[in-house]
Amino acid sequence: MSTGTAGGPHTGAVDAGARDVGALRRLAVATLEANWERDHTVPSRTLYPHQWSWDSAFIAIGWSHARPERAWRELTSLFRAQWLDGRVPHIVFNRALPVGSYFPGPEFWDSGRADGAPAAATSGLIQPPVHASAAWLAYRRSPSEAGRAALRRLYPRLAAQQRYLATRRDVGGGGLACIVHPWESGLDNSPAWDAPLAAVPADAAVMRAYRRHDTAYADAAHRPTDLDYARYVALVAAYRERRYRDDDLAARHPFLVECPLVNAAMGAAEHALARIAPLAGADPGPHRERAARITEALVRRLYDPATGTFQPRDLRADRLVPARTVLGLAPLVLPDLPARQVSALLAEACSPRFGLAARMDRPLPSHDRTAADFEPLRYWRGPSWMNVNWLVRRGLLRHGRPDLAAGLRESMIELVARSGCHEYFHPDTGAGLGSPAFGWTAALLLDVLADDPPG
Ligand code: 2M8
Repeated sequence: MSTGTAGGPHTGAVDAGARDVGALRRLAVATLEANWERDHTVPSRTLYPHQWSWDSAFIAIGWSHARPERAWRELTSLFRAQWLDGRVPHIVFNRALPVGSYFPGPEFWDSGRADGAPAAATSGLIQPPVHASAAWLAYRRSPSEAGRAALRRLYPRLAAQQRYLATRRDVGGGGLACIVHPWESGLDNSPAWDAPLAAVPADAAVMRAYRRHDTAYADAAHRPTDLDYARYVALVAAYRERRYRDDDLAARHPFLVECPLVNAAMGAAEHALARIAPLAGADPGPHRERAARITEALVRRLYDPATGTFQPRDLRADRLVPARTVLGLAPLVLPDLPARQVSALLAEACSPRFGLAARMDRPLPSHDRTAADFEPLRYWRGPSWMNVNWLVRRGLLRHGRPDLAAGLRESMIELVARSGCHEYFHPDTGAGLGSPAFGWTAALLLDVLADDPPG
């Protein structure tokens, strides 16, 4: 497999037999340093050389353990590209890079023609709003006057991000935000999107007109197919044609789905904003109320008592998507998730589908291991990812399961100790896949090594 490399010794794994926490920390910090670019950290020098939204949030948590001022620069640069309507774009392009450094690049998105777009070239999509939670964690990890000032400046922007999602994206009218593209979920290629995506008309042959960048740096057999990409491109084109306006999504847009992870992140963000608000001289009360409403809406609209897990709601087909993916476990991050759903999700996580245990030798996969369409090598269709495991681990700590959280932590550290800071990992062997020097893997490793209590 040709994965490309950022070069340097930091891409190497640490001998797992004699695990050396200092060496692991150095590996993680060196990976972040190598990916640092002026005011942000790229997820990967080769595959993803621009700034990505939820990557920056996870990476800021990592920086708070190593160079806290960078955590604030990371989040500040991302929010500088926030749109007037409050949306935080999923990619902020670095214009200094040559054309063709990533597909689809800034010329394809053409954000400059949209009302309220920032001066920077960006995409028009969102990603899971994990930023308020990340900002709070970064501050709590490393409180300082500079951090407090950055948090105060970020607060109105974080609140605007929530408002955008809660209003313009509540297409279903039930109190949840919908996504208009699988890329908005962050779990781009998850089997959760197969059914709603199948309804999007597209022809793989359109990809002959474009040059994919991903398959030059990662094994094509691990990436989405050309037909998937044709659909991704068709969805962006449909949204771009309306200049990324949300007012007529229900009437025209072919992909409208309520995602459990995006909405769980949105609820957790309100809890974090309730903690941040007093530092910014604001009232935490409305955040707590909104958090409670989001949790209630999630349970009402996305929890399926028959399966005991959360599933995305396809608004076009008006039904829950049948695939049981790791997305369903994301609501564990909500501190106010009712006990019934907490125990159902624990049962789901500990089932052979995901294999969570107090002693486990491999972290959670991204998809149900027992499903016919489980693919251990194709991204988001089976492999293990640090960020999803990190989110579930935080949920386990929140809901009083330090035993299970410890099992997950061990398996996450072991993964990087054996294989290095890869983008994702084979869910059985732990072999590193995708980019070998990946930002959020390094960042979240630093966080689990520090083992702070949830807050
Ligand atoms: C992947 O997504 C991008 C599109 O946004 C891609 O495949 O080109 C996903 O894993 C996403 O969650 C992540 O934010 C991004 C950058 O790491 O890569």
